[in-house]
Amino acid sequence: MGNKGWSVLFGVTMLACAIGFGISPLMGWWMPEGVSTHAGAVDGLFYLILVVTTIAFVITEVILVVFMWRYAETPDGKPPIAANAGFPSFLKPFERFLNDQHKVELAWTIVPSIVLVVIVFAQVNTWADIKYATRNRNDATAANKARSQVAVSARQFEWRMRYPSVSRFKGWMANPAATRKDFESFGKIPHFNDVHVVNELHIWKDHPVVVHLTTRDVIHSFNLPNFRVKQDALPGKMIPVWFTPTKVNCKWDESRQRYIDGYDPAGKKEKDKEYTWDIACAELCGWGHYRMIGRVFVHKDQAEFLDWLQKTEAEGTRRN
Ligand SMILES: [Cu+2]
Repeated sequence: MGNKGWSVLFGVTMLACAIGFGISPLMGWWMPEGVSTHAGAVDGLFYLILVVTTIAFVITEVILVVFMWRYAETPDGKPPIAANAGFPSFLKPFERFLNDQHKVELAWTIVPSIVLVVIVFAQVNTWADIKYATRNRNDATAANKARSQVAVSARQFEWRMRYPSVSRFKGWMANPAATRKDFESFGKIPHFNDVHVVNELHIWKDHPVVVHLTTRDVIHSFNLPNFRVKQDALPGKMIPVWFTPTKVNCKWDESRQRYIDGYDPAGKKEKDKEYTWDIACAELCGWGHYRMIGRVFVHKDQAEFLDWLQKTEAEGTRRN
């Protein structure tokens, strides 16, 4: 065996990693189901890159292990193969190419470049949809009556949500043109009668929402894994984040007198883990980073959202 043991160790470790990776979706260790309109596109890009990196990973690791095995020093310290042995048989067909350093370097420069260019073009539209302000379909001029906006302010260690009052919200809907200035000022200018909630983001299905993201202290990252949303919150900046939820996960609970999440409209379970959608902080922001968890409540329609807003407004500031 001798020094060949290293190649075995490397080979077994890489194989174990690959198998572990391969079976993880079967064990449920995978991304949760996407519940926003752009989730499919984001996942598609993820899988594209996964396929490319898997191919590169397998090729490079196999070559590495084969070479470690073949060219390991023998136990008596002699080189494994005579200096003039030439190319091993399995590389013979590529001998001329591999002997030409210039061509080899061209190949390992051009091939990755092509792959990168393909990824660049593949992602451009998805990135624009998620990040370009011109693709934000939530402006006050649109005829779509999209009036869902929330100011989210991160702090150590919670998410503070600010919603418009019910009357203001209804004013935006009733007269978009006249209230446009007020609508657009919502993120920047808090009102005395805004509705404040901690760690609960309430939106409704099939409707774009804009989150005006700020932080009161350090950098946090607003991460909604189920919606494939992640955006850093930077001190001194207000960053808009928008997405459109495609599934409902909450309902009114008569006995508790409040809306509860983790609810699958088609299911029977009282609390369904797959329908519990976290707001996580994806930036290590201090000792309490781990407990900086909020929840997303997707109501079935605007009327139900308004009902929640109404109840919450009446109740005053409510905490989780
Ligand atoms: Cu944080």
